[in-house]
Amino acid sequence: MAQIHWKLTPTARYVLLVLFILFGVHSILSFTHEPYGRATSISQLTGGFSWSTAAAPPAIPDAYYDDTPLPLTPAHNTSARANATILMLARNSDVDGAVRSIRELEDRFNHKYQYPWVFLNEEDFDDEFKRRVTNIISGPVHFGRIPHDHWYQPAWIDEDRASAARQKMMDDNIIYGGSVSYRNMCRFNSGFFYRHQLLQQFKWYWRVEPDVHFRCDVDFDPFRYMEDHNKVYGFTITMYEYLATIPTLWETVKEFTKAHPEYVKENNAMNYMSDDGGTTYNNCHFWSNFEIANMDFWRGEAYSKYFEYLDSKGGFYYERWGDAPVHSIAAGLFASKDQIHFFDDIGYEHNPYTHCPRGPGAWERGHCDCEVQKSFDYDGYSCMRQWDRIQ
Ligand SMILES: Nc1nc2c(ncn2[C@@H]2O[C@H](COP(=O)(O)OP(=O)(O)OP(=O)(O)O)[C@@H](O)[C@H]2O)c(=O)[nH]1
Ligand SMILES: [Mg+2]
Repeated sequence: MAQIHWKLTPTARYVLLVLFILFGVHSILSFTHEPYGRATSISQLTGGFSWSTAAAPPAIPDAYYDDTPLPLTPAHNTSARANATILMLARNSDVDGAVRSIRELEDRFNHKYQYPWVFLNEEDFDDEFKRRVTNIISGPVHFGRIPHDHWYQPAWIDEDRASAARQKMMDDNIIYGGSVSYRNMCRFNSGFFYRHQLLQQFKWYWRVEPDVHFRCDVDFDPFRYMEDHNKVYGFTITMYEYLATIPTLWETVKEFTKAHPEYVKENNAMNYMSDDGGTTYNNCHFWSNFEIANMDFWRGEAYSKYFEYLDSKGGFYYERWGDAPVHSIAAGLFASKDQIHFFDDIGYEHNPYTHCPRGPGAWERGHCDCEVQKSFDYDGYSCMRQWDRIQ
C-alpha cells in the first residue's frame, strides 16, 4: 500500500498552528461562557440577531425616575399622573393567578403611583374575586361586566363554517384551535375592551393577565413617558404568530389599506412586519398580553374602520385571529414607527417567555430578578431583529 507523506511548508505549519489555537480557545469559551457560546453559535452567525452590532435600546430618561421615598405626598401622587388605568380581563376561576400578578405589579410599580385597576369579565365577578383583589390593591378598583354583544359570537357568523374550521384546527393540533371562548376573548381584546363604559374615562391602559411576572422595579411612570413622547403603543416582547391561525389576515389587511390608503401613516413600521415591502407578512407581532397603549388610538377612525372591516370577514371565528397581530398590524400601519415604544426597562414574563432589560445599567437600576442572557430578545423565535432593523 502506498504511503502518503504530508509535506507542509513552514508557513502552512504556522497557519495550522494558529488555527488550532484559535479553535481551542473558542471551544473552551463556548463551553464555559454561555453568552459567548450563544453569540458565536451557528444560528447566530447565520442570520440570528447580532448583539455586537445591535444598538442599545432606548432607555427611559433619568428625569422619569422617581426616587421619592414612601410615604407619598399628595402632590407626588397626583400632579404628574396620566389619565390611565391598569386593565385585567379575567374569569372568577383566574383569581389565584390574578392575585399573583397584581401583587407583583403593585410591589414593583403601582404602590407608588396608585393608578386605578379595572377588571372585566363576561360574567359578574364573585365576592371572593372582588375581596381578594381589592385587598392587595393600593388605589381605586373597578369591576365591570362585558355587554353580551361585545363578547359572544355574532349571530351572522355561519356556525357550520366556524365549527368546521375549529375541527380542522383541532385535528392540526393548533393551540386553542377548538375553543370558541378563546376566539371571543381575542375578538373582544381586538375591538371592544376600549368601548367598555368603565374605560371611557381613561386614555391609557396597561394590560395585565393573571399569572404573569414583573421582574424589575418600575420606578418611572410609563404612561407619563408615553404621553410626553406622543407614543401610542408600548411592548416588551415581540415574536412570530402561528400562520395557521391567521391564513387570510394579511390579505384582508391589504384589501382594507387599498380601499383606505389615507389611514396608512408615513414612516410606519411596515418593514418590521414585512420583508418584501408589504407583499407578504412575516408574522412578526407584539405579544399583547403586555400592552401599554393609548385607547384613543383604538377609538379613532382608522382603527375603528379597520376593526369593522376585519370583523365583517369573520376571521375571528372562521380562523383564529389573535388580538396580538390585529393590534400590531394596526399600530404598525396607522401610527408612525416612532410612536411604538419598546419598554426595555420593564422586566416581564408570561410563560414561557421573559423579557429582561439589556440596556446599559437597566438591570441593576430595576433590581431585576430575571437573567438577561435568558431574555427572549435573544431567542431565534423573537422578532427583535426585525424591530431593530427599523430603528
Ligand atoms: N372573562 C374571561 N376572560 C378570559 C377568558 N379566556 C381568557 N380570558 C382572559 O384573557 C386573557 C388571555 O387569555 P389566556 O388564556 O391567558 O390566553 P393566552 O395568553 O393567549 O394563552 P396562555 O398561554 O394560555 O396564557 C387573560 O387575561 C385571561 O384571563 C374567558 O373566557 N373569560
Ligand atoms: Mg395568557
